[in-house]
Amino acid sequence: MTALSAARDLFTDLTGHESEGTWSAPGRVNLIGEHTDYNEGYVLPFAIQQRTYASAALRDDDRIRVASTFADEPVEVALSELDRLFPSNGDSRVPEWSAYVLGVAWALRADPSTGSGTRFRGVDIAIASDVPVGAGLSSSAAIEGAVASALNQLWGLDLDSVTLAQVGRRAENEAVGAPTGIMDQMASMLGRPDAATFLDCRTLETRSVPTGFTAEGLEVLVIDTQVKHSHSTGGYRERRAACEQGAELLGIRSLRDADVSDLPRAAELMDDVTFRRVRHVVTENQRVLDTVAALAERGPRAIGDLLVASHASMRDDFEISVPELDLAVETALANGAVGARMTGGGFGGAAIALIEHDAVEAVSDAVTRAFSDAGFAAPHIFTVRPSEGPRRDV
Ligand code: GAF
Repeated sequence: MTALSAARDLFTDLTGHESEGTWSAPGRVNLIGEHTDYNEGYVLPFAIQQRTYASAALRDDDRIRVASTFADEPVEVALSELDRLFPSNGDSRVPEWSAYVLGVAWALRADPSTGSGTRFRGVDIAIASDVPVGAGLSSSAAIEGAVASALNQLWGLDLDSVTLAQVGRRAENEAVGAPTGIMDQMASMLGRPDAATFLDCRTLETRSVPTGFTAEGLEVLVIDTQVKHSHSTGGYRERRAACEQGAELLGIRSLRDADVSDLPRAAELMDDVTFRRVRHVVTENQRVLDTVAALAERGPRAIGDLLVASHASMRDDFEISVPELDLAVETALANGAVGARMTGGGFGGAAIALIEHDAVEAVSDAVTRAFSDAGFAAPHIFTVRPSEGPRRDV
């Protein structure tokens, strides 16, 4: 059964009637630019074809009820209770999965642009997804994007994509309690077929960057290591704090304001660990700019070394890789990949490899064999392509 049908069926099971509509939003792969978003830097993600679906309909009262195929029980609260539930720094007394949905409803009601005259009626929502959870492909931004799109229409709000992305991020930061940046929500909301989204995370200016993958006979292979991660826990928060400390020591607002010429001074001002965190962000910002230029001037085969350098920086300087991700990257490269790197926040999740169309099977087999030889759990391997952002499916 498709995730679209699963969401529609779940809605009918929940309510006894059909939904008013089904809205969906994609997960994302980040081509390059990791842990740069909350440093007001640059990122280059693209939306993927795997999506989360929200079937929904208004109710006659003020209650919001949400169900999901990955939870046993629906969750129901009054809309007026949301202000009491959130923001709560992650200690929200509702199951975490439902905080992504309820948090979007809360953030939409709280957004200044929704105006005091809006009547927020109760709503039933059923969620299903084919974005793997915990794989670093932003299943959370896909839920937020699908729910934000559904409520935007059902509540007649008419908010634009960037505002909806900001609503999703607020839900994630303040309702779920994960201190993430804006990249994932923007990547999901602004997805375009055959293009990545170059985003300046300070100004929120975006530019669609054609990848040329298909035309050049290339595929992006995702190697989901099955090592699960979460951004509401320690490592992500610690990296973020180290970046803030580095910026403070350099006397700048954020690491966006530093470039490679500042690194010798940074080395003198801070301890070795903080310096290496800073060096990752500063060099990664430059790699994003170089990737955008290389794609435009020389095509996708020219970005391989930048992807490889990005992975090395995350492994050695930012220290967010795990042995499974390193093995996935090394094996893909040893089997002819143009480039490869871990993608997303790290501490598990997925790697991507840019490979020839004809090499999908050989690289997949080689990685699966290498994982088995190393005693790791079997990886989940599939191809992704740059895809469209949110839409109404039914
Ligand atoms: C996660 C976060 F949600 C993003 O905001 C970003 O920081 C990313 O990790 C690392 O680049 O996906």
